[in-house]
Amino acid sequence: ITMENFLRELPKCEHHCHLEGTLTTELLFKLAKKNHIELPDDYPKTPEELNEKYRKVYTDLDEFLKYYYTGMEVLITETDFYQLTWELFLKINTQDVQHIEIFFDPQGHLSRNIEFDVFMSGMSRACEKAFNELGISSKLIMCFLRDFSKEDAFRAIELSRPYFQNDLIHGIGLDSSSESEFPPYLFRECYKEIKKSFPKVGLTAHGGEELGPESIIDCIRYLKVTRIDHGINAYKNLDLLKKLSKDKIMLTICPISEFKVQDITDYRQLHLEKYLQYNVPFSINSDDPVYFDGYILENYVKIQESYNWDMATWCKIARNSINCSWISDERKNELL
Ligand code: ES4
Ligand code: ZN
Repeated sequence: ITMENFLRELPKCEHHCHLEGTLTTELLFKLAKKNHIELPDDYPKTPEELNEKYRKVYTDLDEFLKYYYTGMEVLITETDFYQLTWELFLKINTQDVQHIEIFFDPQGHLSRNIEFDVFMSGMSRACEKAFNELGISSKLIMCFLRDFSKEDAFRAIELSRPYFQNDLIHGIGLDSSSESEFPPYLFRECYKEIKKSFPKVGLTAHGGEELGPESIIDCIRYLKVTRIDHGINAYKNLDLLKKLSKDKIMLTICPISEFKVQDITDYRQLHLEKYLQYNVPFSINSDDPVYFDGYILENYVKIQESYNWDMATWCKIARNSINCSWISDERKNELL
């Protein structure tokens, strides 16, 4: 058995995948046409040309986000969101993903006057079909946009309440834009409100992606997160590693994303062996698979090319990623 086949067949869980980052260039142009959305003048004219752009390294997070937000504009109807989500499930089904926790950005849609029920209904419909027909379980995680105000986040919270109540949203996250300009502290009341209203929700936040360990510590301190998205600078602080290990706070690392938007030029700079050594749970994820030109399996393969781990190590990573998923013990037992 080749290592690539082994990694493909390994039952995988994904915890860091932005739905809007899974919009294929084919679907983008198709929806732009259907919905009469005018793309910027200097924008690529064909899916192939746009794929070409996506294949390169971005100068920084903002350059990537510019493409991400332009792409998002073509998503208008319930069916658009359904199709986007369903195509993601079909794709990850070919990579033996058993469970996925999907981020989405309500404020990115509300700000374009798309109603909450339009995207929720389309996404949920695809999630249900995926479970019934493909056996893939999923959870939806609503993210706040760092570069929008706390008040705007609270508007999203009010609109989201019925969906938390009906178990259609399972967690909250924090994404977009610069960590230094918009630190976690700004969103502490949003997290507190959600946790108070819905005690079972999962809490996570993007942190320690561009900033150091202090930013991760602040996410834990102010937002009470039980997971950190990226968190790639955690290895620099041994006390933090011990805390992450003790409290089973998982890092959702996205190798190709770190390579394409952060300053990583070699996957060994992620220091993953440190996390294994200190028993810090981490999972390997795609982040924005279309924009970074790699789904979860391609991310696993990149890591294997650099770390050359044995099967036992990969099984341990797969087991951790099941155990740290926001799923019932019953579902965990099915996957373990
Ligand atoms: C994102 Cl790579 C990344 N960082 C921050 N926010 C995001 N939203 C989608 N992808
Ligand atoms: Zn992300």
